[in-house]
Amino acid sequence: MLDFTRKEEKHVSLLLWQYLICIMIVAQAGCLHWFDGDEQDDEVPYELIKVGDPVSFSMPLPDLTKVYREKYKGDKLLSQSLAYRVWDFNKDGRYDLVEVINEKGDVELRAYDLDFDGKVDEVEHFNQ
Ligand SMILES: [Ca+2]
Repeated sequence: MLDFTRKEEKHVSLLLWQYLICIMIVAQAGCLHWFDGDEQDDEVPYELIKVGDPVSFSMPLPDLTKVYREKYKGDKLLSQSLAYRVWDFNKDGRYDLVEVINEKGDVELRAYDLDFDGKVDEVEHFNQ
């Protein structure tokens, strides 16, 4: 067992308090750093739809525009995949067929404007 004098006890006590204060400062700094790092991890991923340039073919082939879904976290692009293919059969600038593409690349739905009035006339669903 250690045997301290009154003066030594006071000195040890003071050293312990200094040591505890140092630990608290370091712990607080560590927590602040941890919260800063955690904020970046808490960025919510989001999706943007990006319309590609239309590709025009000579008649009788329809014009095609591809539409992509892009997933981001912050400014970082995580992935890009085809979301829609839209076709203009009579080349009037209005889409006559829209294909909805799922994330696996399969067509989920086709919506047709058969009489070119800009309204959907028929919808075809595909079960995957
Ligand atoms: Ca059209």
